[in-house]
This record gives sequence, structure tokens and C-alpha cells, in this order.
Amino acid sequence: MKRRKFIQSAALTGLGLTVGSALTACAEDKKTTEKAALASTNDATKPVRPLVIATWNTPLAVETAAKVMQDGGTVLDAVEQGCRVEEANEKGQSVGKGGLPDRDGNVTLDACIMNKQGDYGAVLGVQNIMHVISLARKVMEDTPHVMLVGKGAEKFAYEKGFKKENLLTEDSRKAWEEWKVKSEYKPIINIENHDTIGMLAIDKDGDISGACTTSGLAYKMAGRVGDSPIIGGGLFVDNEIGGASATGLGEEVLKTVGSFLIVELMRQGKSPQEACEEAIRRIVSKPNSDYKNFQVGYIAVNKKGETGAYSIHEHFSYNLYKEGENKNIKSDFYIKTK
Ligand code: SD4
Repeated sequence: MKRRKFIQSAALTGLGLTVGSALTACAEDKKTTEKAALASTNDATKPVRPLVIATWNTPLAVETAAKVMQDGGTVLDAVEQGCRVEEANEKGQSVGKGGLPDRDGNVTLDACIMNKQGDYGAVLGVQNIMHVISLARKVMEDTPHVMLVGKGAEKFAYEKGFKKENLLTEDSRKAWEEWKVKSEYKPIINIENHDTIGMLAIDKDGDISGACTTSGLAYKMAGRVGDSPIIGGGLFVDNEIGGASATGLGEEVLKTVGSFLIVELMRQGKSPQEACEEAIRRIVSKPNSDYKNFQVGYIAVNKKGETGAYSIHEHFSYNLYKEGENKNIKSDFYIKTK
């Protein structure tokens, strides 16, 4: 099933399942399988470096990042190069080229990156530049600032030799034309758009970096920015502790400063899995939370190379490269058969 459809059906699952004994048993079985899968990814006796983890089904991006480190590149190069793979993938309609546009038909991209020193660079609402993750790195390394937005970021890109290109593919333009017929803008229930790539990596010395890149929510209001390029929202890395990254409805991630929260919870002794679960709990336990109608998913890694992932709805997955193997793993999730 295509990822987009998959997530759509996740919403229906979250909203519509009835509690029958067969279903409950099935859910319990699944829970056990997921817990077992998680345990096998956290076996402390196995070597964990280099390690790469990224949101969604992103095998090529993860493999590329691992190869960069195997070939002697830095962990920062690894996450940048890994994210570039998805930015160049025109089929992915939520990242880079081919990303679905805002309601005015403009593809606007957001990205951020963090290195092992805790430096951060970000670009927000950038048009006509495919590899915004590399632009975010340039902001971090070549300017005294941490964020550039819109036209200023685009101007900076040309100064740095980035190519101007049309990011709106024919498929995305058609999808936008179809959307315009009704122009229904319901970001809260529109949970099928979430395939932002957030990536975390650890090199052989145990140093961590992270990156996150997206075109944000489809048909968003012009100027809308989500969590992905915001430090502590879509991404946070502290080389002493670990890192976390988010996907899903950015507004909800931002309101709980999700990735920062996860790293701070790990600092206090929680495992990456426990920290991701607590960050989701903060969202769903808010009074009047409409969590049944939106998706948020987190990934995390700690300094030991233990990983975690958790989402509100089913069907969030992540790719994990570890011990020479690159696997797509289903995340555990909050809404079961309740
Ligand atoms: C945002 N978190 O802009 C992003 C959306 C997302 O794939 O995950 N898109 O809110």
C-alpha cells in the first residue's frame, strides 16, 4: 500500500475500530512482535556504530548516510547526504523536488541541521532550491546566524552557488489543481502528508548529528512554517545525550517542543523509547486534544546507540541502519483498540 494511503487508513483505524476480543488478541500479538523487534534493535551486546535512523520508509537515504561514514565522511556529511536523497526524489511529495505546494501553488521548503558541537542552521519557506538541507548547513557554517527565511535564504543560496530550479513537478501541480476544486483546508485531519525526513546518525567515535527536511503540509497557508526547521521541534541533538526528530502535524510538535523534550527526558535517564512515548503522551493528554485526527511520530537515539520510536496512530515506520543491516521497522503507537 502506498505510504499516503497507509496513513490515511491509520486515521480511519484510530477513529473507527471497535473493541472485539479477536481484535484485542490480534493487537496484543502485534504489541509483542513490536516489543520484540524493538528489543532486538536495542541489544547492547552488538556493535552499534555507525548507526543511522530516519523517519518513514527511507532505505536509500539511510544507506547513503551509512556509506558516507564507512567511506570516511563525517557524521554531519552523512545526515546531509542522506537527506539529499529524499530531496531529489520527485516521487516523495513532502520533501524537496516534487513536494506538494502551498495553497497558492508555490513549493516552499523548510530544513535544519545540527552538528556534534550543538551548532544549528536552518532555512524556512525557501522556493526554487532543491537541496535546502545543504543550504541550512551553509547557514550554520558560513553565517553568524542560525536561520534564514524566504527571499533572504534564496538570495544566500545563489551567492553560494546553488542552482535555481522549478520544484513543482507535473504530478504535484495536478494534485494541487484537483485540490483547488474544493479548496478544503483541514490540516488537523489531513494526516496523509507526513513523510518529512528526519535523520539521526552516530559515527564510529560515538558522535551524533541530525538533519530534517520537508515541504511541510500540503496546501498550507502561504508563509506557514511547521516544526521541521525549528530547533527542539523537528530536530534536536545533544552530543552528550542523543538526538530526536519528528514528523507529523508540526503545530502539535512545536507546542510541546517535542524533540528537545525527548533529549531532555533521555538526559534524565529515560530510554529513547520511553522518551518518545512520553513526548506523545504530552500531546494526547492535553485537555481538548484532537489527537484522534492527526498524526505525530518521533524517532530517537541515545549515546549508547539505543533507539526508540513512537507515534499516535499506526503505520508510522522508520529505517534503521545498524550492524550492517538496513531495515524498515514499524513504530509502536498510542491508539490501539481503545
Ligand atoms: C510540518 N512536520 O511541516 C511537518 C509535516 C510533515 O511530512 O511531517 N510532513 O508540520
